[in-house]
Amino acid sequence: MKDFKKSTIYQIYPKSFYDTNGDGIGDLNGVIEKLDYLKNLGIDYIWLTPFYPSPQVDNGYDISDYYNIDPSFGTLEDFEKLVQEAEKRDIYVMLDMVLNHTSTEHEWFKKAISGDRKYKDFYIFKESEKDTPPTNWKSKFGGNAWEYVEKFDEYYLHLFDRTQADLNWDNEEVRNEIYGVVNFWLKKGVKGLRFDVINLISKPEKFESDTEGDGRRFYTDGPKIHDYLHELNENTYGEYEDIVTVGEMSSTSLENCIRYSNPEEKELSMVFNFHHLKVDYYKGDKWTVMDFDFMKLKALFKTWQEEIQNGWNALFWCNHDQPRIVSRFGNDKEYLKESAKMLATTIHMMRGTPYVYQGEEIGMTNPYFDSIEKYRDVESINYYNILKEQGKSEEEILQILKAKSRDNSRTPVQWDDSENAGFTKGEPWIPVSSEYKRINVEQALKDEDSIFYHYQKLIRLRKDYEVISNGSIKFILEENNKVLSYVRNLGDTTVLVINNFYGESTKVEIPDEYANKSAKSKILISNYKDSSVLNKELNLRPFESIVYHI
Ligand code: TEU
Ligand code: CA
Repeated sequence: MKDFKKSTIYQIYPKSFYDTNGDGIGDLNGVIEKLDYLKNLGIDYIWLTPFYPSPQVDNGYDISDYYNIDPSFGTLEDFEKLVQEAEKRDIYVMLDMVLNHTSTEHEWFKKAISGDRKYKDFYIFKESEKDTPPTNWKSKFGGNAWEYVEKFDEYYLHLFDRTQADLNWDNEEVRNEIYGVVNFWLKKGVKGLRFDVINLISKPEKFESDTEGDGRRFYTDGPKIHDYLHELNENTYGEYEDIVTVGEMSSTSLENCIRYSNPEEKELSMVFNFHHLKVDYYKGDKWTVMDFDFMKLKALFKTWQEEIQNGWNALFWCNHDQPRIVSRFGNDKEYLKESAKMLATTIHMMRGTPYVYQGEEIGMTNPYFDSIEKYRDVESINYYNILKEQGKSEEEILQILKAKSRDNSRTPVQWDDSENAGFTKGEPWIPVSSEYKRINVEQALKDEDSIFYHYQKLIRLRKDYEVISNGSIKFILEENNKVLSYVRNLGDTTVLVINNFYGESTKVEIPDEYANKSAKSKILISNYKDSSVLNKELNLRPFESIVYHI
């Protein structure tokens, strides 16, 4: 049995991982072929984003059948083989459960739309006059969150695309169906579950317009959310000893996250929250370009790390919805290696379970697409049109997408420097980044100083040092506007982590209680070959990152 506190989870976006049959779409066999590579990295679980049958409007987050595999990714047999092959390498499979909504192509929704009352109650239909939606809530992908159905003179709720209809969790039959889905996959040997936007499933009793915002305050961490998660636990994974679960929590609060992940509550093992990834949203608006607010980032980490004591955080910079971190908070030109390693160290030494998103371990960057034709993501294309309507110029919009589009992380994994970066023998479904000759796996494996080996070492350290997996955490140097630093402690072992977040050198004063112990300290990991021993005063070079074991 694996201890999730010592584990690292690797996220695979199958569509862009590795294509084995030349159709330009990555597939489950592609994952099987690369398991040895993942084993070498040292990860414990692979989280696969949805591969179920789907019209792919939202790349699989619009599921039309919970019990099968979309033919573009393979078959159930391929999946079973993947679970077995992974386990041979001591890697477990974590699946993505999208239970807040289904595709409108799902049989349940089709029955609902045909007028079957049982299934209509699987979704959230509300009466309202044509042209006046029941509430003013906004869809996360732009526009109103309600879609009108002429036949009923009613609207259904969709917090995401209009082809992703929200399920009615207040209906017990829906909850029972969902337990069936989760148990089906658990019986196939799955050992991890990632629950998509799970804190949005409990809608309010009364549906009212939001005079202050986009409606999220009414359904985020909603009224019955803890009951539903507890019930889900009891009826599915709670019956097993060794299942790790993570909830994706949209716009959540610390208080709720402590409860979601406190073992005594029997809800989830851990939570994803996104506050630290909104520090480059100008006035809270994602669709803007702004330098990240470093002091805000520090403050958020401090709060979420120090105060979640009875709970457990997922640690991450990247996923399939986020731009590449080295392009975002690092420097993907002159300091690619240094900044990618520094950013990795920053979160891997924290308290929580680290997640590595495919390509992050080799320092993949944003692709900087220069035309809208290269984008595929429904959210990006919607916002392209919305920003156009707002009067923004083509150039300005492209600048925003280059920084913020979800497609930044969805370009194919760069395996080598051959055509299409070795991802496919066909035409890739989305263009490969032009950086593939400089940044690719083959190259990374040959270079002993590569970002890959830095990640490998970080993953190993978490297993080898109890203080990293189980120690307490305290942030220091809070006023410093260049350096993020914290201390881990367990018994008489202390680990001091120091990260320069900028491309210039900077001096930092180490508090006496640590500096005084420099004689017995050693460096666990750093991103320069000749990083200094621990001193009262340290001169940090651009993006320098040092971890001292004291
Ligand atoms: O994402 C939830 C979500 O709200 C965001 O990540 C969203 O994509 C972004 O903030 C919009 O700016 C999850 C999945 O990870 C995402 O891929 C899906 O599109 C979404 O749920 C719907 O299932
Ligand atoms: Ca394929």
